[in-house]
Amino acid sequence: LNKILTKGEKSPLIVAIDVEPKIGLKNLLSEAKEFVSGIKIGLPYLLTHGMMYVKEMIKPFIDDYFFIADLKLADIGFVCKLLLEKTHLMGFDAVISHGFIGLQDALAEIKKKTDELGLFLFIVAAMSHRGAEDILNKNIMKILEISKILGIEGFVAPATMPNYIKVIRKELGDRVIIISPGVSTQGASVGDALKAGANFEIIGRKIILSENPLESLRKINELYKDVRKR
Ligand code: BMP
Repeated sequence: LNKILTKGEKSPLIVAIDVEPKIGLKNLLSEAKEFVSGIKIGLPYLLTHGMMYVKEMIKPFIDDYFFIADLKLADIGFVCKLLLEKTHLMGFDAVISHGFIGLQDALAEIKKKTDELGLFLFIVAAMSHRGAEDILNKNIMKILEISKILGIEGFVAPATMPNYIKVIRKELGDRVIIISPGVSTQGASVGDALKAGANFEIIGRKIILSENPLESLRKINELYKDVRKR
C-alpha cells in the first residue's frame, strides 16, 4: 500500500499492458518513469510471453513502478491460491480479483493468501463496459459489504460510470485506493474518474498502440496537471 501511495505522488496514471506497446515494453518502462506510477499487465500479455519473460521484464523496474497482475481471479480459493503464488513469483506488487465470487472459499482465502505473500489486493467492484450493467454492477453493494468484512483496501471501478466510484468512496471513505479503467478508448475523458474520487486512472490502448506512446504519455500528463490544479 505504501509503495502504491508513494509512487502515486508522481502521476495518477497506470498503463495497461495487454499487447506489446508500439515501442516495446522494455523501452516504454525505461522512458516512462516520470509520467507513470503503475503498470497493469493483463492475461493476454502474460500468456503471449510467459511467466519467466514477464519476471525478467519487471525486475529492473521494480523501484520505478508498482506492478499489478490483472488476472481477474474468479475461481475457487484453491485455484486462486495457485495463481497467487505464480503472481508473487513473477515479482508483482499487486493483483486484481473479481469480487462477485463471494466470501467463503473464495475471497476470504484470496485475502489471506495475498496478506501472507505481501501482495496488495484489488477487487473489481464494477466494470466499465455496457454489459456490466446487466448483472455485475447491480451487485456493487454486496461486493462492498464483503470487502468491508475482509478489510479490502483496493478497488477497480469504471471511469465510464463514475457514479460507482462515488459509491465506493461514500461507503469506504478515503482509506481505500480506487483504480479506474475505461479512459479514452472506452469513452471516458482523462480526469473523469479522478474527479469522481479515484486515485488512479488506467489507460491502455490509447497509449501503447499510439504511433508515439511517449508523446501520448506527455500529452496525457499535461491534462492531469490541469485536473490537479482545479
Ligand atoms: P484500454 O484503456 O485499452 O481500454 O484498457 C483498459 C484496461 O482495463 C484493460 O486492461 C482491461 O482489462 C481493464 N479493465 C477494463 O477495461 N474495464 C474494467 O471494468 C476492468 C478492467 O480491469
